[in-house]
Amino acid sequence: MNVHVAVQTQAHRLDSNTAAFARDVLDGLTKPQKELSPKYFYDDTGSELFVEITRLPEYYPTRTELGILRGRAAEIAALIPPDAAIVEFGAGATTKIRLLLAAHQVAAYVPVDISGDFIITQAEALQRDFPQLAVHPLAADFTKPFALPPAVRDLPKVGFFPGSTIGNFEPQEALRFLESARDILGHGARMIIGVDLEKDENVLVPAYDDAAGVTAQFNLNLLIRINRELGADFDLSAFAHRAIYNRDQHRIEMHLVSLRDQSVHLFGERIGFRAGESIHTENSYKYSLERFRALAQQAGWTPARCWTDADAMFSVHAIETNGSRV
Ligand code: AVI
Repeated sequence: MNVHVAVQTQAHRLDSNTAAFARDVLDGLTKPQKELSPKYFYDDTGSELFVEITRLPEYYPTRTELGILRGRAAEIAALIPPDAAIVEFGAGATTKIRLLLAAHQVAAYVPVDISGDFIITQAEALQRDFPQLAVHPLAADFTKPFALPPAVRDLPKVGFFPGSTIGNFEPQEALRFLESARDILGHGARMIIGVDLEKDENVLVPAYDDAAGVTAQFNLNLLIRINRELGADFDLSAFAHRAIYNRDQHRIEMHLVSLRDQSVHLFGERIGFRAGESIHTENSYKYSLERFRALAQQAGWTPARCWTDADAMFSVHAIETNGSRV
């Protein structure tokens, strides 16, 4: 039976999110280079493992970006009008936005994320700590166009997109995201974006293949999730995590490599793996300052300021549209 027919015949038993997950998994595993989307990493276990990753000695992006935001908070805040609404794309933990809010009072904060429950809890805590701030959590897929809450429509807007999440987009998707953010934030907006920088492979690869094996668990958790939610029979001991730096494409790639010839079953279908064959699970693009600025310009933004740490590991960019003001 054709794999799509296989999902279709089971679809009446699945809720719409699980049916979409099933279709994506079957599509991805039947491509010549098998692949799974990194957006499926973040079930409860995956989200906890990601927090653990951000604390690993090898994973420099989070602490380096925090260092830049802490050290440059006053300079960054100077670019944010006092009556502004900060719109955070993909808001998760509030550690980073708190650094900006502590340095500078703004009128409103709009955390946007697909997982509505999580941002509501975070927003409540933030509201307690910043009682003057109007907090408007918004449950939306921030990679697609969405409407801002009416209460902030007439305020100057500043987008906030930390963490180098832009690096998990393909270059075309990153361009589309920046264009869509410009349309959502509107004329006169600014945006503050964290972007990881290209560097030596000896630093990059361990950041995605740590000695404690947390990133390996994070990657393998995707197969655990597929077994649990879709009833597949992946043998976890027969797959290994691998991180490689693809210098030509400027990206770290994560893969799950089959350790032997084997078959996996999903919805009555048999998916064959040869020994050494991989499932490509994530790209994390690394930029030079110039390449990121060129991308921003192509999307209709003007690069305004840029800060890096002393070792040029990570960058924070301020970009603006015509008519931005402080
Ligand atoms: C969320 N994102 C920016 C992380 C990154 O560095 O690309 C995801 C990650 N994957 C493995 N380690 C961290």
